[in-house]
Amino acid sequence: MNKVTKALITGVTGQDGAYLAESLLSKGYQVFGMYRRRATDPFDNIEHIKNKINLVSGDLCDGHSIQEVIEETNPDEVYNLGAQSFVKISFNQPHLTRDINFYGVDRLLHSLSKLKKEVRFYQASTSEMFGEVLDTPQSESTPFNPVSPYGEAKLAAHELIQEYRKRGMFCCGGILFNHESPRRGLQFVTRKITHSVAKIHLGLQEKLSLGNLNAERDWGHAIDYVEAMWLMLQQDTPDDYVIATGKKITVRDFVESAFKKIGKEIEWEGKDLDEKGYSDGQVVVDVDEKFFRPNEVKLLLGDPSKAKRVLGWEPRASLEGLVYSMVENDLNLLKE
Ligand code: NAP
Ligand code: F7E
Repeated sequence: MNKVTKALITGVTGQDGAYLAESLLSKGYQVFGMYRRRATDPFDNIEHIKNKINLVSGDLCDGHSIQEVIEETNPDEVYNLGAQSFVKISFNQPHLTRDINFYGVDRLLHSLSKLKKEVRFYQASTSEMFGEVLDTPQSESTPFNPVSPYGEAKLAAHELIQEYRKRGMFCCGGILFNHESPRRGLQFVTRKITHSVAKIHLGLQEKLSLGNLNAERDWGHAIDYVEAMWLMLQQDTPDDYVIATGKKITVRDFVESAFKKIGKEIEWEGKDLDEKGYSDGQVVVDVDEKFFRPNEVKLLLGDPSKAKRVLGWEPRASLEGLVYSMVENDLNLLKE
């Protein structure tokens, strides 16, 4: 009889954790999902699969709980998706960000190294590690130059998994570019846009206020990206991979695409903080200084050719399909 593979996912309540749990369950895995205690119910994204996952309580800031989770679950594969993942707040909470995003990885790897078996480890690294880049598109050989506490902590964790790899542990770093979905948190710009556009359509909000409309990102769909995480751990040797679509648009383009879904065309007037987006003579988008960051990554565009060549991975979702599904989902949620 084939042994059932046991996977532990930290950050199971987040966007990627929920999609990865679904995907691993469909592949016949026994899935353990680590969640941290919260005052309110944190299970929105996994309500539909909650009884199929073994939920275990733990916090990446607490080495004792990590040790217990590892001993209790005795996993074959670990996907470390837990993180303080919002770049902007990392400027206000740099210590907490480093504790979760770097020391949390350190605690996990330390506990895993005590297990008397080979464990495969996936680390959620990020394009934010590239930071202020000169080379475009960015690949596995592009130098890192992070400009946020989030990017710095993730880079330290990325270097740590490379150290453990040298010591013989099977560790992979997925350098994932921005990926979105209807399950994306409301603070991130894509979901903020689609949720506001849905509200504007239903007459629940007048306008959407944003920060840097000129930022360029390589946006993919989270469902495609969690498949890449799994593929990395199925290879003969551990390695790092850039996961991206290879296409970029601006925040302004994303706004236009979301409004198109509700039949509105946006005309832009003004510059910088005075820029406004009009539809039928009404201001539906403006710029607010409070949504800018102390330091900004202006452009991120990935080169996923290694992932294609080695993993056979390619993004399937179109950007238009992604935007439309997010607006559609928000319209349905707001109508409930
Ligand atoms: P997300 O939706 O913000 O989910 C983050 C998860 O981490 C949540 O389940 C959160 O729990 C958990 N978490 C936060 N602090 C924790 C702690 N101290 N101990 C244990 N768990 C904790 O993020 P995501 O978009 O799914 O991203 C998954 C991972 O990929 C993150 O590490 C992120 O930094 C990285 N990443 C994301 C992207 C992207 O574009 N989405 C790109 C590159 C890398 P709560 O529900 O309790 O908050
Ligand atoms: O910002 C600009 C903002 O917060 C995208 C995380 O998953 O991807 C994500 O980080 C861009 C930035 O994501 C608003 O300045 C303009 O240039 O959606 P975001 P992010 O910072 O790129 C990376 C790869 C990760 O690893 C992270 O975990 O949009 N922007 N106006 C805005 N951003 C927000 N949030 N809100 C605005 O009003």
